[in-house]
Amino acid sequence: MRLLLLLLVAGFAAGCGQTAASARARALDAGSFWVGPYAVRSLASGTATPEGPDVLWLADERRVMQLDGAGSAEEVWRPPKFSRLLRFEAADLDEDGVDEWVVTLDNSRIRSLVLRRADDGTFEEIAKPPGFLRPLLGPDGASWLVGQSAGAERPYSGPIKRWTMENGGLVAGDALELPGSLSLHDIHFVPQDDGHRVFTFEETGHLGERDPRSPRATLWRSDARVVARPVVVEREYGNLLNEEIEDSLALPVPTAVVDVDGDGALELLMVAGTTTPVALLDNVRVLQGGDARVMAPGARGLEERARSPLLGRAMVGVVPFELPNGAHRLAVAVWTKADGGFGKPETRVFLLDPSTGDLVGTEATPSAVEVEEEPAPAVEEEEEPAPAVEEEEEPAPAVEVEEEPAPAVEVEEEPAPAVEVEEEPAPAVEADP
Ligand SMILES: [Ca+2]
Ligand SMILES: [Ca+2]
Repeated sequence: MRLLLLLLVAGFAAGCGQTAASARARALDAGSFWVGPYAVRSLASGTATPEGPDVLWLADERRVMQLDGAGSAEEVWRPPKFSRLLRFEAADLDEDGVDEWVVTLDNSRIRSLVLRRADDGTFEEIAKPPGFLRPLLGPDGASWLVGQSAGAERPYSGPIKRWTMENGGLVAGDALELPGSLSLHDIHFVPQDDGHRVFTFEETGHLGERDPRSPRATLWRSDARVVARPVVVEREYGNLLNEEIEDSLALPVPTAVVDVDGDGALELLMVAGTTTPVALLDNVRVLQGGDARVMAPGARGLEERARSPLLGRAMVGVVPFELPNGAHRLAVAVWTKADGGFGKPETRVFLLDPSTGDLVGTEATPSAVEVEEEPAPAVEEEEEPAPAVEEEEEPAPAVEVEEEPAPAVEVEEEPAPAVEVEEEPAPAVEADP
């Protein structure tokens, strides 16, 4: 609500000369929780210390940054030399109250690490089986770690297996009964009282629901192709014949299965939309279609409950995030600049209302919000120059100087006395008697 007001204010102030788009951009500026010169490709939330507050982790190709509830970030980890970070997720896999990291690296071959934060603040590697790992909410409601091999000829190969942490290492369990066309990034379990449901990102671009007893059978498919795989990583690798192969790996934003609105029922928090390329940087592309969507399991399939208003922006992550004041938000990471030529890239984190999807102002940046709303006093200052008008009336005395030449006229009246001399000849008449 606060941001909507801001947006209206910004639009009003912009007047006729600016477009609505720039007004929206200014509103977004005022509302961003964090901004940094990085091409962030993963966003995760969780706890870094026992009983600790929620933090956000942002990862680009070379680093992981930790962002606190006040919006300040510090770099906390770098991947080993000569490897680049493709994907970052976090989950409490051993239920000790602190999140483990699941980091996927590319070092000519793809490999995921599980990292645990030690008491001294460093990170120790728990294990590194080949291929992909990712955490997800299991069908039983626990945090699961699942793995899948990376193929020589295609990104994913073989069945998806559950891995468990045992004696400081990872042990592979049985393969999940899922169709081979699905990758571990495409499945979502929603546990329920009487079992669980399986939702999928289908290869066709549709959202799907599978029959949990027979996952090859599709129960539902969305009307539109809305599955987004916005982070596309360009990579080179050697195949079985030792040929250099150029390939791309399109990764969906990790879907969180959480009770987003606190009503006791689980929702799926995902990024979904169209997929037109809009941003390119080095060897990673981010595709358009970044809408954060809160999807709720319906009678059949998924129903949209809320959606972010950031249509057309390149969104690379959406996670639940609790602020220090207890407010529940959705945090989203959006590429706002992707120019890799001269300027630096830029990623912003915005906070959304989980019930409506609307952007909300942040307690972390109150000054930015107040500055936009305060321009009213400036009008009063403009009214004060009124006393200057009185000063302009003072030059009046200069006019009196022009009236003085009048006395010169009196000099012309003096010749009159010459008339009296003509009356004297009268006494000459009295001399004749
Ligand atoms: Ca843990
Ligand atoms: Ca809910």
